Amino acid sequence: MAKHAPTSDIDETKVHVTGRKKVAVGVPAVLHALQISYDQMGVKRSVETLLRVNQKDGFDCPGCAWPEEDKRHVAEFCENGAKAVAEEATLRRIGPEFFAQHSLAELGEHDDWWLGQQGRLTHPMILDEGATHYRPISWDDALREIADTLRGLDDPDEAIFYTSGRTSNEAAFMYQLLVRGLGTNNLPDCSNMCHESSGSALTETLGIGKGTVTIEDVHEADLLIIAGQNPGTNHPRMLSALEKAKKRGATIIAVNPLPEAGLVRFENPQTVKGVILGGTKMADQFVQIRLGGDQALFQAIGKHLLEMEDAVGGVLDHDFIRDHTSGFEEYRQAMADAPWHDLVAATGVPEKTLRRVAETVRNSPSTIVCWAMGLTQHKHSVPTLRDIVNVLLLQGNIGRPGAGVCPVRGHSNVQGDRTMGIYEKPSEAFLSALDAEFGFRAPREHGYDTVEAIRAMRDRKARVFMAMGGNFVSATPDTEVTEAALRNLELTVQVSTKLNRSHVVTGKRAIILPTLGRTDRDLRGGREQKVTVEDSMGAVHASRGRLVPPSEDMLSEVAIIARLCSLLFGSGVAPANGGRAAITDLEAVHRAESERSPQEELVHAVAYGSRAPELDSAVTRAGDGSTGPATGRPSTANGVPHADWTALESDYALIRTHIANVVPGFADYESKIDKGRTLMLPNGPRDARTFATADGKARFTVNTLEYPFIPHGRLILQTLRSHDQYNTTIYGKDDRYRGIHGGRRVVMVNPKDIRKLGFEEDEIVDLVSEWTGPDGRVQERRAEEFRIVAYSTPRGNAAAYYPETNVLVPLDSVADVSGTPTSKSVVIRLEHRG
Ligand SMILES: Nc1nc2c(c(=O)[nH]1)N[C@H]1C(S)=C(S)[C@@H](COP(=O)(O)OP(=O)(O)OC[C@H]3O[C@@H](n4cnc5c(=O)[nH]c(N)nc54)[C@H](O)[C@@H]3O)O[C@H]1N2
Ligand SMILES: Nc1nc2c(c(=O)[nH]1)N[C@H]1C(S)=C(S)[C@@H](COP(=O)(O)OP(=O)(O)OC[C@H]3O[C@@H](n4cnc5c(=O)[nH]c(N)nc54)[C@H](O)[C@@H]3O)O[C@H]1N2
Ligand SMILES: [Mo]
Repeated sequence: MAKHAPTSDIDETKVHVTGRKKVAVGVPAVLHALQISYDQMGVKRSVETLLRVNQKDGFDCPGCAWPEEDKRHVAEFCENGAKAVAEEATLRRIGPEFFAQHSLAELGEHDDWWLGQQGRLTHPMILDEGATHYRPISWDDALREIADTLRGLDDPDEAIFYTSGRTSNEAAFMYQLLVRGLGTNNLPDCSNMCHESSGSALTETLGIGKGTVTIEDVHEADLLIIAGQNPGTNHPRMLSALEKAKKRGATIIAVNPLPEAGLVRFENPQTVKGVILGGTKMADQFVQIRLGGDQALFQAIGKHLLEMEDAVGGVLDHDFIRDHTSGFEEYRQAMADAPWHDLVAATGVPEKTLRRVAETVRNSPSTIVCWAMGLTQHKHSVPTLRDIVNVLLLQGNIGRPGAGVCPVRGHSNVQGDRTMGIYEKPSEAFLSALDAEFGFRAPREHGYDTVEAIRAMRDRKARVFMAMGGNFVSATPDTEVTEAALRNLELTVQVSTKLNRSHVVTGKRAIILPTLGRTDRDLRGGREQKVTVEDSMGAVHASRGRLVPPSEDMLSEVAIIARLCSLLFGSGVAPANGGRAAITDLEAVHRAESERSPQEELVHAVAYGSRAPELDSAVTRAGDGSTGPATGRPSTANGVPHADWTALESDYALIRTHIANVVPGFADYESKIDKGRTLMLPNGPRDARTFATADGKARFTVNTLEYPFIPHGRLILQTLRSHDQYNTTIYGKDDRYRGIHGGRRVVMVNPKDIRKLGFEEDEIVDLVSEWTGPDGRVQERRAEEFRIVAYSTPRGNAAAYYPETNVLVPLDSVADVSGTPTSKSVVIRLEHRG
């Protein structure tokens, strides 16, 4: 296969099913990754690129947020990381000719796989009102159009600014500043659909919205419980860490409705033993739990531990409970009252098995619980995670080696984006630090999260939507409602690397701003810039791309935001700082451009392209002509942030200085990340058993048991990832470990349910979701033409891929407290096709 994009979409009639794989990774995975890389990048670029993944002088893998180990292998990447890299480092390009050839209507007929396979975006494009095609636009005009529209709003809350979790710390920090400078906290992000439930539960109980373990803790744990996570596909490098723990004698318990390959057995391609001897048996115990049964499982463990304490003693860490926790007596009483038959019904697991799992926990000197989307995307996710914390607190498993909570993050910098202030409900401490640093007053009123943002667009309370990465239309629930909501808007803006459905479902006007990805060299101000990211365990490190960007006409995310800030807030040098004169807005750049000599013209072109030596001449002269801040922004009542936007654009270290002044834990930022070093962010529970909760203690909580009710003749559907996708980016059509090949419109159902419900294996059916709305009426949503695949899943539980099934997830079906869409528990029925 050559480096050509596909010309047609997936032919779903070609789907076929083979045996489920019992082993993850191994040599076939490596070969598969290399094949995809060669197709997209050719051999030379593949080798050059892949050898830089996660190296100390290289770039952070855009795949997942699992941390790197300190001692790196030559090839510190996994099959799916390699696919993520190939997707970005592809040699395919789509510029103005592509958009001239394909109308919006035609692009709308294609699926996300086809759209993504076309190549990297290279040029800013605009869709004028009523136009059938996008047309090219200059950067200046595009940014001015955005700034003018934002200025024209009656209220800054009419604008919504989404972030996906790949955005670097530097870009994220600048982006939230732009948004707060405008006067709104409307900063929904992918985290709202992802680990928001973890953040909510952990902040309440432990006083920090993050995990409390390091990679060394994972290696040192005696027991690792892995619940609601499929690391073989979604965090393959985690398997190496688990293997290491196992070699040191750790026990692993996998809790999942599906027997996922990586959890069963793992072949490490980096060790001879892994390849020759068939790898490591991963899970010592596999608990095939019902969807949504995890709260009951952890209540059962807690109950058993308390019973054993009464019976034989020596189970609880009394000192820890006395010194560091509150609410123990209430929890003990609630667990004493919890009936076993409820716990068994909710989990679908016999009491004997539940007790066996609990015994393993009892006998473990140090325990870590890891989880991902299987635990965060249910209505009762927050209480479920609180009950996990309860179990860990009983044995003092927080804040000592080899123990703690480990929410395994998704996007490679989703955690860092939050640290940088991408949050619709920012803390007062963060906002006042921001105010002081930039000489303005940030808005205090909370903004919209992702679901609230869709409601606001649907109800015409919002007029502008901008996305820093991601694929909002395909990633969010209730696809039809969301698409209609976006079409209500005046302007939609997407800062993206690749084409996706969010460029096709637009407001009346739409702008695409192509941007650099992790693998691209980022030259600003004549210097090669690096950015920083934070992994799942609070470790911050630098990332530096090395590839020549897809076109000369590209700006980094940081540069795009800095220029918008400049247009909106003008020359922002705070008088108190007496900083150097700065460029005020793009008009000034424009004036400078028209005065440039051919020599300067060349320098400028190079600077904004790929190999820039010097940008400063144009900038400085433009700065000379500058006047005060721009006027007419939506709300000037609280002033605008002051900063030297041009300087920030051309030296990201200056952004890091601002970050260090605003966000705790970043002192000596620059030197701590120098030469591949890592800055560990402070973590109270982990480092010192201090808990920033309401009462300063780690909190036991009492949570009423909940689990999904399966109505007669119905199934609970979880929507999950195949092995060949990165969220809405579809790499290919195979789910190799699950033995499903050549198509994605499949629904996995227990063979007994297939028969009982009156269907046949391989039958093509419609999936119809049923949801009782606030008015008491049952709403139906339909996804057509799915093939039934017999699969090992508990009775009453089904599974199908996201995003094809997002159309079934009701917008109002969200988790309590966190507001996360309930993507892992959708009530459906199967319907024969007429
Ligand atoms: N290759 C690749 N890597 C990725 C991604 C990707 O799409 N592709 N996405 C990234 C992102 S953003 C994220 S958030 C992570 C997602 O990583 P995961 O959370 O592993 O992703 P899902 O495919 O949603 O898998 C959910 C897992 O939980 C199980 N599960 C579902 N419901 C329940 C339940 O009620 N209880 C229990 N115990 N288990 C349940 C499912 O069977 C499945 O194994 O991966 C990140 N890494
Ligand atoms: N039904 C269902 N829905 C779900 C989930 C589920 O399990 N089930 N999972 C949820 C989860 S966990 C998440 S995190 C969300 C994901 O939601 P998003 O983060 O919004 O979606 P992605 O598919 O990761 O976004 C991919 C797009 O990001 C752009 N991109 C890639 N790299 C870069 C970059 O470096 N810079 C910029 N500017 N753009 C870039 C590309 O244009 C690409 O098309 O989906 C959620 N939706
Ligand atoms: Mo995620």
